[in-house]
Amino acid sequence: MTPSSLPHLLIDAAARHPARRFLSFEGNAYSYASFAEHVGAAAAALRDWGLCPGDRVALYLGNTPSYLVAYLAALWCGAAVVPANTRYREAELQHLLHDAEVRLVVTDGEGDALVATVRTATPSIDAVVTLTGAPDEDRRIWAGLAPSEGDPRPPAVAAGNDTLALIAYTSGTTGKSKGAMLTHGNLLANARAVGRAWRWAAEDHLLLTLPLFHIHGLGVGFHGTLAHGAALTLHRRFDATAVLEALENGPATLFFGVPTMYGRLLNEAGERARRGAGRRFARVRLLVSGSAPLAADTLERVEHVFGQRILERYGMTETVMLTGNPYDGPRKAGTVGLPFDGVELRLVAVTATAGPDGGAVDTSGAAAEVQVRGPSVTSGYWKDADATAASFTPDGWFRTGDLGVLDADGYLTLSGRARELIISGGFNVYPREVEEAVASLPGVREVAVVGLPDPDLGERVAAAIVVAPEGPAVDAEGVVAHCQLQLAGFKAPRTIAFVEELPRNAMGKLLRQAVRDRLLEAP
Ligand code: MLC
Ligand code: AMP
Repeated sequence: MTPSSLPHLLIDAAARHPARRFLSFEGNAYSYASFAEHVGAAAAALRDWGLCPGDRVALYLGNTPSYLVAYLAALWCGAAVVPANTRYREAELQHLLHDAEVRLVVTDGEGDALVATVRTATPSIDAVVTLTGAPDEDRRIWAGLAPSEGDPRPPAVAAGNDTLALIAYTSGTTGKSKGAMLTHGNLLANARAVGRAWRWAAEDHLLLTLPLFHIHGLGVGFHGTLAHGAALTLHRRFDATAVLEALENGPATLFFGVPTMYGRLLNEAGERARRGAGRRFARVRLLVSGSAPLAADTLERVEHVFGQRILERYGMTETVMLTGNPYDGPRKAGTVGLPFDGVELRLVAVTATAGPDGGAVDTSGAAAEVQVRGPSVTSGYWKDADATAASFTPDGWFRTGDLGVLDADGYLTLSGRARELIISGGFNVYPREVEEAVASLPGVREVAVVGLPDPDLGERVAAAIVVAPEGPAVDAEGVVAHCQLQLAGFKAPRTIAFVEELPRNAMGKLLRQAVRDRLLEAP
């Protein structure tokens, strides 16, 4: 029978190939059978504790095997998982836990202090579990969760195709993030479609250094591995030296990254080349880039230096993966390729007033909004009927907010965004959220936040600030420090200009392009 949930994929693979290598992490290896055993034991503990189908479990911990055990164990019990960015500060984390009415938070030694702070203001939280990163050590922590000794046997999996698996928070235009709801069926359909397109097989080995709290690392990397009974080496974080070394000498056949990672690998390879070290990868057959636009120059340099042409694909938290360049066939620079199996895509003209907060909308050329339908598309946002209604057309297509054009071969090129989103190193930043943080600093009268081109991050956050003459003095360091207290560090402006006034049109609307031009001149 075809597995109908993510835990079923694990159980199925463990039954068929118990001894096969599943996961490697910092010198420890887990077979499918041993990993399934850890997950089953954690699921038993969660059941004894009282986790019920439909409950929400938040994961606020770094990339370790513990993350994956907690994830699958919560899903096993029929709970929905809410992944939280480990860079989130108090207000961002609090919003997620509160909005999703989370009952259980799983964290680690780096996250537990912040979770403890947030817990006092979040009455829905019944327990917090702090894991070590090592499933063997975690066993006693899971066992200690239940009030008395329960049945050590894992329960039956309480999830199927239509069960809610993820509430994945994604930055909202209003500044507060919204939870996109994805079922096991959504996630399985996408893992299978992507796997078919990329010829993912049990012999494959993925090197995964992307964060597990986003759909790129989790939905593409982890679910894809599980769905194909393949192997995974997990790193806590991306480090160019370690990744280059692993690709050159390790077992990886697949590597997925954001464009920033490829730029850093090129820099690192340059260093190594100067020291005379080799640059070819041992076993890699596929490099994939996504989450942000890949510069044609990066694509070409990677091909030149490493002998591999990156496959660029396009996706979104709400839809999982939508399009990709072909595995066989031309991988066209600057395009995001063709729809994956099951994805229907159409382009619909947008008007120049479609942008939120009056932002400039790129309607240059024949660009139109990308709208999609398919088996992996969200049914909507958690407890947010208005945002859900606004995201679908009356005839049921999901509005991505991305603008695109199709070429004669059907390849999609993304040509802009109908929303004021900044993508910095693959992380999304909404100007409004940063503007609210900057504006709350005494002495700031007005602020506008935009994205500027950046050689490392693709785009970087930049702010034009008007100070209040009567208020306390404000300087750039103070603004950054203030933002870092309130927001994840990647949202803090990296370029700041103090201006006399913000450029506005006759109607008083902010002219974001003029703000950009002004900031480009900033030192
Ligand atoms: C880190 N910093 C960033 C940043 N990442 N600043 C701006 N943009 C970023 N993306 C800052 C930190 O705040 C810190 O600043 C300093 O850089 C060093 O931090 P670090 O932790 O050492 O950073 P580093 O490891 O270098 O991180 C870079 C990175 C990371 C590229 C590895 O950003 C990353 O993992 N990006 C991937 C994001 C991702 O997975 N996106 C997928 C979304 S899903 P300071 O001042 O505090 O020192 C999606 C759908 C789809 O989009 O299609 O995939
Ligand atoms: P997120 O909300 O974090 O899931 O980010 C989704 C957004 O990332 C999409 O709506 C696109 O704007 C952007 N994105 C993803 N992949 C690509 C890509 N290959 N090129 C350009 N933008 C991309």
